[in-house]
Amino acid sequence: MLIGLVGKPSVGKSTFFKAATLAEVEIASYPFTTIKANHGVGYVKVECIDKEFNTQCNPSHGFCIEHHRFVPVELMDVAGLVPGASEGKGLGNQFLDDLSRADAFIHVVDISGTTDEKGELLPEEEMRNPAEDVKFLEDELNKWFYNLLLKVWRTFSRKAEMEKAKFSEAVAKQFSGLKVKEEHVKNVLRNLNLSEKPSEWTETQLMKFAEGLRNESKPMIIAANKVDLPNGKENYEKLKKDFPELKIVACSADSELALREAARPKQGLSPASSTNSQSKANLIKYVPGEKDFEIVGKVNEKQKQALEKIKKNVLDVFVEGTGVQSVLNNTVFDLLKYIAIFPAGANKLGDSKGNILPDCFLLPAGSTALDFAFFLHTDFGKNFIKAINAKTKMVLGKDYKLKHRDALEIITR
Ligand SMILES: Nc1nc2c(ncn2[C@@H]2O[C@H](COP(=O)(O)OP(=O)(O)OP(=O)(O)O)[C@@H](O)[C@H]2O)c(=O)[nH]1
Ligand SMILES: [Mg+2]
Repeated sequence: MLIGLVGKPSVGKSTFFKAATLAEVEIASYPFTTIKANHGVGYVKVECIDKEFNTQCNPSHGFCIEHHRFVPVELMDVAGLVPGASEGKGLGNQFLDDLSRADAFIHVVDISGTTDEKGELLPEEEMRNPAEDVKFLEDELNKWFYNLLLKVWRTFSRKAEMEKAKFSEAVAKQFSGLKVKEEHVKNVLRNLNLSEKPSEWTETQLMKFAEGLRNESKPMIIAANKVDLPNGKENYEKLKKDFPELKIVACSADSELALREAARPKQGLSPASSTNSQSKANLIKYVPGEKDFEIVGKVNEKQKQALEKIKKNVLDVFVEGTGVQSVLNNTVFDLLKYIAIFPAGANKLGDSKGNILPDCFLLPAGSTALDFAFFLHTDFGKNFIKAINAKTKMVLGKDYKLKHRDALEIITR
């Protein structure tokens, strides 16, 4: 699973990325700070099941703080996108290619309205309506898909008709590089009333089809960033009214970055490499996504004021704290509909080295016990006999539909 951060220049994509991954990336107030895409690992937050077993887990990937398990997901931060990018404006097509592999997008919007469509700071008396950014970005992404479709459509549609191949299968195959799946095509066709002969579709119809495919294969959530600035809250409330169909989360990537850096373990150890990070915390104790923190280290007056400002202007104001964690969780669990599954012995939670519940995997909702066995190892799938629910000790058949936070042992021949 790969999540891409998109948006016009200077909205805070790299700040969001750095807050989520703690990777060293460049952040600056001028447009096109990022040129080459950044790849890194962020985390979704899951209530760890170790608490139910009265124990403390030892994750082999990610980390666990106070029974909040942080499970890795791949993130990508790209160059800013300007109107006309699909025609090559700004950094144009080259970086659109970077986005092909993404399964979902986080659209970072400057909700303070202080930057123009190119990411340049506006004069103080002017304000941009963030709704414009939501519209133009969707538009560019849709046009990007449309142009890719248009390039091959004549040949492709005729060939598909002649070979009487299953149309949705053929489209998925042709655009697999964009992560288009057969299911996506079927969903789009169901919603649009298009003729049976794709070669006869009008330009408008093909555009509608492209839009649908973009929407299905790259669903999008909005991170209404810079909500800490004046007008942030007001613009955020307005944007939600303008786009009731979109998931929009109030966000202050800058605040999250400050908190995570203040909570960062000493000696530059990232939480990922420490299972008990809060005991080594530098200045504050902060669990990402929570609405509070505790000062535990020696902070100077300036740091204290900065932290108090974050508490007063962001954490106390917005239900989802700084929003960064909420955006990631929403993307994975609501938009992409994944669930978290723990492999666990029915009688033993540790692996051969004694690590308790070392793994937690993200699987698509609807996955079965057998899917999970195959996910772990082909041999587990092939030799599947049954699964055991480690929490209830109940025996589960191959068709058992997994639930979020299930813990399973797979029994094989
Ligand atoms: N007030 C405030 N400023 C922010 C926030 N997030 C980012 N910024 C600032 O916005 C500016 C741009 O941030 P970047 O993260 O470099 O933006 P970007 O979207 O990656 O920009 P490009 O790489 O140029 O496309 C920097 O000065 C950040 O410090 C936020 O939540 N609040
Ligand atoms: Mg950047």
